[in-house]
Amino acid sequence: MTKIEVPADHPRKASLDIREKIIEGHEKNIVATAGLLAHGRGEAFDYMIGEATNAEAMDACRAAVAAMLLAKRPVISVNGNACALVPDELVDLSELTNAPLEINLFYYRPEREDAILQALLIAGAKEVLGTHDRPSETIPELSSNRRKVDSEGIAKADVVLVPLEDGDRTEALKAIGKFVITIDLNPMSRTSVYSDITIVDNIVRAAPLMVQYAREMKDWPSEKLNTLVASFDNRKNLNIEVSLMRDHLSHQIDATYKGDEP
Ligand code: PTJ
Repeated sequence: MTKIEVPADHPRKASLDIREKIIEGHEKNIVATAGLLAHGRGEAFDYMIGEATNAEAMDACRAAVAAMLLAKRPVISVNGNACALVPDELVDLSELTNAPLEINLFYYRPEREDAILQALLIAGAKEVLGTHDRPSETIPELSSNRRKVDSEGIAKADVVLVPLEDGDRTEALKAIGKFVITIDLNPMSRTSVYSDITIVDNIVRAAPLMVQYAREMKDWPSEKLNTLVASFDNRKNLNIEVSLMRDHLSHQIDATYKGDEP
């Protein structure tokens, strides 16, 4: 399929460009077919939030980076959608926080694992965990493909970043004592609610912001990082995100009729 060049003045250019990245990722075997649908759900929530990073998402990003910098063994779990959208940022964040990248797929196929591995290596990753040739263990609480984890990665991790995750796995990771961070545009998903820190934002905006914060915060004393994590209240943050979506939506139609900015 030929890549569509979205005209620079198209009002929905940013959203359509992201869509093209996902389609391209699907053609390269990086994104699962179900990943296209998952992306559509994300787009709908992004629309509701105004397609911008709000102050609550920034707070969550800061707390997430602080938790990763404080962790003894942080790990970044990588699936097809995350890899297609932000491979460079995943590699940068991994280096800045000393968190290895681990491929962990819901819709596992060997060719997908290879495609994701290649994309991460091209983005500059020096080491990638979770591949079939590596030692692995299973999470007993889980029945999906994602139960298999790298023995040196998620199995031993204390803090796991799981962007765009399904609820069962998040619940299972919590059940085995992990501190879970997610990026999920749906503040009502089970993943958002079970996680310790949920960043309600599009991964295309949140990942570069996390990289920026990691650069700024990497030499901070642990007391300062601890304060950020301890003062973060996930439940409160999610409730604010839902009310921001409600407010945003309730102004949309009138603003369009009046020609005002919402
Ligand atoms: O690559 P695989 O095989 O591991 O599969 C990956 C998907 C995403 C298909 C799999 O994890 C899945 O089915 O996930 P869910 O259960 O659909 O959850 C994905 C969540 O991510 C949903 O709550 C979406 O709203 C959200 N989401 C989708 N796109 C984005 C997003 N959140 C942030 N940024 C996005 N771009």
